[in-house]
Amino acid sequence: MLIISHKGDPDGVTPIILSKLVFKDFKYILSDIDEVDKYVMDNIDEEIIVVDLNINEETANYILNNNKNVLVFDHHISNINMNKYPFIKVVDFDNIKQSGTSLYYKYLFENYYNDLLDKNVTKKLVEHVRTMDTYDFSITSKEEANNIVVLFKIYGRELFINKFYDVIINDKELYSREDLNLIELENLRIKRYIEEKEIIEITLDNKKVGVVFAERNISELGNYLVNKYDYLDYVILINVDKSISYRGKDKVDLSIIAKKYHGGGHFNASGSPIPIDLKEKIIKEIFKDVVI
Ligand SMILES: [Mn+2]
Repeated sequence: MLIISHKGDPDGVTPIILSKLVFKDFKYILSDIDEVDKYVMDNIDEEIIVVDLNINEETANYILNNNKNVLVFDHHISNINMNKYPFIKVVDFDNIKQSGTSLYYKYLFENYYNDLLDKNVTKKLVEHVRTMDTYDFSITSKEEANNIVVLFKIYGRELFINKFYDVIINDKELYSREDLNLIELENLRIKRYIEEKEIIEITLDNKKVGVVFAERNISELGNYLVNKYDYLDYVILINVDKSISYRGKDKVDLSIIAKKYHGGGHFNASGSPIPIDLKEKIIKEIFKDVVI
């Protein structure tokens, strides 16, 4: 048995914890979106479950034509056409908004029921992960569910898995006293960080734009700046190592702006890649005699 799930967030990593509650013997791979097909084809003779990710049509047709044992649980609406394959379930909404973790939990509960899955703390974990992945705050408040995201950032993938497996197995509270202290400290650290960021105001395409350099907490920082500097048309956050993010509040279609710079996204939140030679240009600008 091989579980392939998304490495990026709690919704992709929690399925590994749930698998540990059910299966004695399994391997897992935490994967990026573009690596799934390779991992599936490399292990195609095994029993494979893919969660919070999807495969492409070529892989799906191979599985179909060769009767391979693969199951996919996905909730990304852009993959909804993959439901034509009997072994792929893409469910965005089913009584409530669904996430990868909540869909997989439902599958395990119905097919591999045990007392560990039925524990309140397991259900609470799944619910907090679902809440933060779908932004559906109808059952649990953002303030409460956000703890899971903060702890994921603090612990990292492997420690996160071990920690919450231990919580479930040993009947502990979902969040310990120490966790809540850590979360409070981390939230203060983020608050201090975003409040101290210096914004540079520029004019771009006749719009008033604020620019900051930032390499972490991009969504919190973007949200804060857009509200604080509400006279600006939008804000650009540059992570020199990674990408450029655009954040706004209903004034400018940022998906168009990002597209102009080879990216894309949504109206109020979009992104584009960092130009390949940017770092070299910066180094050469500072150190005039440099040879790279
Ligand atoms: Mn997800």
